[in-house]
Amino acid sequence: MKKSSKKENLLKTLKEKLMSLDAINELDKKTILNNIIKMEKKEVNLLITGATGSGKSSTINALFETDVATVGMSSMPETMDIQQYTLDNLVILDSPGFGDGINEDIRHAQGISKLLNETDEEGHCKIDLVLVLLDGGSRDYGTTYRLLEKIIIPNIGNNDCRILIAINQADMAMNGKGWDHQLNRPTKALIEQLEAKVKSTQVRIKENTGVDIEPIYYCAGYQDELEKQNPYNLAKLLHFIVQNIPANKRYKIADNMTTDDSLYATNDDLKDYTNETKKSMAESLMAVVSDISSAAVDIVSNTVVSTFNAVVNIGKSIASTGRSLVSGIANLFGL
Ligand SMILES: Nc1nc2c(ncn2[C@@H]2O[C@H](COP(=O)(O)OP(=O)(O)OP(=O)(O)O)[C@@H](O)[C@H]2O)c(=O)[nH]1
Ligand SMILES: [Mg+2]
Repeated sequence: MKKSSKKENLLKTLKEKLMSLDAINELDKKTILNNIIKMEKKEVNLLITGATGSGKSSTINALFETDVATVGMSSMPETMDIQQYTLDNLVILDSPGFGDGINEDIRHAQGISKLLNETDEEGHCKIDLVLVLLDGGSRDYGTTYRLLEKIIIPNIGNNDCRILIAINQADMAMNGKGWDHQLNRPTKALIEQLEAKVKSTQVRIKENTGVDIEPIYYCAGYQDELEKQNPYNLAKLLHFIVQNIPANKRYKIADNMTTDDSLYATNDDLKDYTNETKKSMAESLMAVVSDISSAAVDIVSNTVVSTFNAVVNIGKSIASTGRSLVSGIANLFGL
């Protein structure tokens, strides 16, 4: 797939911009620098898991500026042990596929429970979000349900890690039928089938665990010697990921997300997902204004928005003023 050259680091660029502004006094600059140092230390950890061939590696490659996740072409499980990709302060853990043998599954499950019980120095779960993938082309989710119900949900317990379930390969839910290749989206009959899958998955998990999670469906897309299919609902998936990680870390995804607009082009039309995602990322970047004098809030927050728009140049620019984004997070940062 695509890959562009390394992007600018958002926080670093913002630091340089703010430090060079004459309109901000030295005391406020010192506060901003302290805020940025705290922000730089934070890490986002995503764990992606699911059955063999569900598309974990394809999803990582579609969402993030990395080509390191190996995509399988045969039924051999490609990802043999938990692989870790560290991209600045974003860590992606690509777990091996489940369903290839009892012993392997037990070993992988142990690896996952260990990870889910790790905490950071503030006592928060080290993993911010577990993304569980289901293969839209499959009818048998027994292995993944067991993984969710026996390993993931019990190990997460009441801690602050979140779970997101996503049905990949939406194009294959009716054996390849019902996909409009021209428009790269499902036809009405396929949408009905996918919505039924979403509902039955939600009901099953609720009945077995009491946990209510509404899955989403998407396509990571694929490319082989013969053809290429762009992703579908990738912007929606990214939106759900960003909304489910702690608010003060959301902007960190911006440095590593794919910047190829064509990969985000087709989604359901329920929301402008890219714009919503960008807004919540910019909002989370407003932590830089914490504790500065009220006279400086406007200039600093507007600089955050303009820097964000310049560095994260996919989709439309954010039109909001800095001040409105700051008030959106007032409770969060105690402003
Ligand atoms: N049709 C279709 N194929 C897809 C899609 N996403 C992934 N694939 C294909 O599914 C196969 C498996 O994808 P991988 O990304 O290797 O799956 P994985 O979950 O990482 O597999 P393991 O690492 O072996 O557990 C590959 O041939 C992909 O090209 C999709 O949205 N639609
Ligand atoms: Mg893989």
